[in-house]
Formats: sequence, structure tokens, C-alpha cells
Amino acid sequence: MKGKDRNPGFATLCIHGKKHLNKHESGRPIRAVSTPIFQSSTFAFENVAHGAAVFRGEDPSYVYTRLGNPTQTALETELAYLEKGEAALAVASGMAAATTAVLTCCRSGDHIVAGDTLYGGTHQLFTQTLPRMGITVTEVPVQEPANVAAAITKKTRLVYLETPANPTLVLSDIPAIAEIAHRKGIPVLVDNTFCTPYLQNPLELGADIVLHSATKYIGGHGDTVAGILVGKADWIMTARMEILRDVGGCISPFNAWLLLRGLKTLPVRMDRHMENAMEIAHFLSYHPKVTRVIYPGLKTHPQHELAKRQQRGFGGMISFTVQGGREAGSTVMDNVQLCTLAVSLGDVDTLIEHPASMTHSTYSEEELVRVGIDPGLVRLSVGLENVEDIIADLRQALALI
Ligand code: LCS
Repeated sequence: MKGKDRNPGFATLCIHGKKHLNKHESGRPIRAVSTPIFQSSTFAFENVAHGAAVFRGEDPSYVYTRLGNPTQTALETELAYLEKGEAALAVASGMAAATTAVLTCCRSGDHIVAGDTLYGGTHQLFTQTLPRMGITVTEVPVQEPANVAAAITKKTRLVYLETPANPTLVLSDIPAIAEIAHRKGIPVLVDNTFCTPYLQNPLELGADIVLHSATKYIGGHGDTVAGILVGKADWIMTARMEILRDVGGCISPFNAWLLLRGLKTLPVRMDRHMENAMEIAHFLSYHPKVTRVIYPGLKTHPQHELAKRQQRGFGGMISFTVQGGREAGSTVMDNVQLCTLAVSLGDVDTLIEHPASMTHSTYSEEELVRVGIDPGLVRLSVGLENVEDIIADLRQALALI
């Protein structure tokens, strides 16, 4: 960046970041404004000795796209920078990121303490797949940090938080929980998918690892599935060279490029997601057929003060319930015309879905009740359409119940 005395703002960093890949080996400058896509699975060695040195870890040259690729590196450098971490690892999906992180921290016999409200896929990983490998998980209500302290055992190797959580929008107090975990030498991972680095930097708040389903706001356009981990350089190196190498969930160069493109507009999109969400949250709050609105930006959110302290904004996700419960909620979701009935979130399009039967169908009926996912809960990922149009659509669908 020119102008040495200025610290560039977040939007500037998203667009300019660090310049990469801009000199051809001939020495001819490239200076491509958009980062090139290195659509290559493999990279040539100069000779056998060079290849051997690379495999011994003595030469940083690229080898093979499962282990790294220049377009992937550009994305990782940018994300590490925005999350204020030392290094990052981009992988095939948010779930690949979760699996890679857990397997980097834990082996058979180890234990994880996690929030009790998580994306349904993460809950499934924790309650079905990891136990098959001898890794056990205790899920606790993280609104109360003391619950994390009480669940830690001698075998605990990771505290895993999602804040705000999907779909209840329950927050974890990151500094308080990090202090508890660090007293026992346990690292804390924060799934920062809902906030993105624009609204929250967990590493600055005391966490050790950040995870993103980059499928969501980072990509932003509903066209890419990807995941990111950010953390200390040596931890990321282990995740890459031990787990990603063996488990194989690498990101494609094209998807890495789509995320680099998405990142350029991240703060502009987030501002509009939030502006629209606040207006819709108010509309729903005053609607006679709506019984509960959950949005961290509302004073009625039980952790509104924590959201103000820990986040730089309240995000674009709203959950709500309507009179008549599950059946009436289905009527709303079946009758929206502009909003799309679909899972995923963080897209430019407004998406509406039913957690109990869709994203969180991996929770049993009892678990849903225990963690506060009401069977009638409707989840709205507020998009970037004109807010009057989204409100008009919700109004006409709510009129049918
Ligand atoms: N973390 C959070 C908070 C998520 O919401 C999701 C996916 C993941 C991790 C996993 O990421 P993926 O592998 O899908 O990139 N959440 C979804 C949702 O709410 N609807 O569809 C997927």
C-alpha cells in the first residue's frame, strides 16, 4: 500500500489485500488486477534433487494442488490477514474445515467440549462420526461459560464454539470461555461463519483457531462450497501436511478464485445484509402473527449487550416463530414468492428454511427442545434485494396463516 503512515480500512484490504503472483518467471511483470487462476493439478520440479528437497520440506516450491496451489495461497494469505492470524488453510467445504481442525487437535480417546447449538452437520459429525473414531464430544449451553468449565475433563483437547450459533443466534462470550480453556491449556476454535471477519475477529478476542464455511458470506453469491481455517502458522502447517494431505478435502483453484472475488465486496454486502435484517427484524417484531423474533440487534435478544461488545454489527440472520407453530411456519415458507425456500445462507438472495426438518434434522426431537430450536422456528438469511420487496413478500405470506 502506498502512504506508509496510513492503516488501510477493511474494505480497502478486501480489495487490495496483498498483491500476489504478479511476476512471470521470465521477469515480465503481469500485474493482473484479478488474481489469476492456476488451474493446474501438479507443478514441475527442476530436477530430481529439487523434487527431493521439496519433499523433505527444505524448498517451498509447489508440488501438487491437494497440498497447495498459488490461487489457494492468495486466498489463504488474504483470509489470514483479514482474521489477524498468522496463516490460513482453505479446504473443500466448511465441514472439511471442521473435520480437519478436529483431527489436527484430537486423536482416539480425546474429548471436545462444544456449544449445544451448532450447524446440524457439525452436530452430526460430533455425535455420530467422531464417536466412531473414539473422539467424544460434550455439547453444553455456552451462554453460561461456567458450563464449559464444568464439562472439561483431563482428555479435553478442544473447545468448539459457533457464535452466533445456527439457527438460535445464541452467542458465546469468547474472551470468558478462552480464559477458562486456556487455564487448562486447551485451544478454542470459533466458527465465525455468521459474522465474517468484518464483524468479529475471534483471534483478537482470545480464540486460537477460526473456522469459516466460506460457502456463505465470504463467497456471498451462492455459487461455491468451501471452508477456511485460520490460526498459528505451525498449527496450520500440521493441519495441511498431516490431515489435509491424508484426508484430501482440498479446495479447487477455481473455487479459491470465486472466494477471492467474493471477498472484494464482503464489507459492502455485509452492511446491506445488516441494514435489511434490522428493518425486517423490526417489521416482524411488530407483526401480530409473529410470536418471537431472534436477532442479536434487537434489545429483546438476551445477549444484545454481549453482541454489542464482541461484534461490530449484528449480521444478516434472523430466526422467528409464528402463531400456530410448525404448521403455520410451513404455510409462510410454502407461500413466499421472492424469498427462496432453500438451505445455505449468506447469499445475495434471501433464503428461508425450516431448521427442525432441514439444516437441523440431525437433532432428535428432544435435543431440538433442549437447545431451544423450536419446532416452529423459521430461519431467514436476509439477502440484498430491496428491503421493501422482502417485507412485502413476508407480509403476504404471513397473511395466509
Ligand atoms: N458452520 C456453519 C455455521 C454452517 O452454517 C455450516 C453450513 C457449516 C459450518 C458447514 O459448511 P459447509 O460444509 O456447508 O460449507 N450451514 C448450512 C446451512 O445452514 N444450510 O446449509 C448449510
